[in-house]
Amino acid sequence: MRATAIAQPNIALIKYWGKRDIEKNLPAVGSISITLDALHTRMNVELDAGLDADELSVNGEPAPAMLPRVSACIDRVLGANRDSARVKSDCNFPIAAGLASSASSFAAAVVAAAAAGGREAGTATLASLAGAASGSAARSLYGGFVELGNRADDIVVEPLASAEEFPLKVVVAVTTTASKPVGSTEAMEISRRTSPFYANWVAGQHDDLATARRAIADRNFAALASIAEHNCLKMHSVMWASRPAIVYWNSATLNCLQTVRALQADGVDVFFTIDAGPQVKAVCEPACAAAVEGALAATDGVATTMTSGLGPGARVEDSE
Ligand code: 2P0
Repeated sequence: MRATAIAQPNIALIKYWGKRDIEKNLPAVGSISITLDALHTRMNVELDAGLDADELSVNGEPAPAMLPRVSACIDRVLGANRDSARVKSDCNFPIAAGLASSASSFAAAVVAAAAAGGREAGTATLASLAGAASGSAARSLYGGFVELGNRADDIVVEPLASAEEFPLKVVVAVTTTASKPVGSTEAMEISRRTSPFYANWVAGQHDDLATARRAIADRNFAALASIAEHNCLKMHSVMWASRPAIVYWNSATLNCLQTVRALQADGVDVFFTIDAGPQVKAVCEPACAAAVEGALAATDGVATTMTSGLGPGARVEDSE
């Protein structure tokens, strides 16, 4: 009745921004991501009939604010009549700072809960359950390049290429570890309701997904770079035009973009992407990773950098 799972965060190259069904947490657009290997959330779920209510600790500290979402997630996996759970989560990177901690956390939660409760479920089912908790979490059930489709009345996720088939590196430039001013769930709703660019964003996603899918199938770095940067800036344009405006960037974010542009001008195979936070993720060919990390580490306002390869999907580490 106890299991530990590990999951890696993923970074979207074609972004998820907006929901078409809030109740079921269905995204308004499909997305394509890469799962990382250097960052992780490790989650231990212990079901205990003697416990009055669920308990959650994150990095050794009680985490009451996040508990309701984790409890609801475990309910979806095991049913609401389950025993209470003692949940311990450890994350080796900043939480709620635009580094996709909710993706790795809920991916680890569904895998650990299913293993602890003895529920046999395939990866597709677990991905759908993780996506109901947090849209991006569905993608962390798989490794490498992953597409979250927007086809049926459900969350459908499929791997496009493995980490070995297209082995890119990601340099994360952390500009601040402060929590984001507005969570992405709320921010997406503000965008849907108020951004004059929102409908256009949704309408254009089909073509961006097709372009990225083709670039990944062809292992075409330049084509992937071009569509990923375009899709990222388009998503942030939707946010900036929302009312109130949603601006996750800080001055160091823009400095990092200039660093990436300078590297590109020098012929380095690198592109940027930015999520719901001020960190910049620079995706590059492995041979360029040291140069990219050096340049970003020397950029004004960058606190730390981390380099990661692409990694595997969420999995059970041990259960008893
Ligand atoms: C993504 N983001 O595709 C996009 C890009 C942030 C910017 O998915 O409301 O935490 O829990 O389903 O998954 C962040 O949103 O949102 C996200 P919910 P989630 O990675």
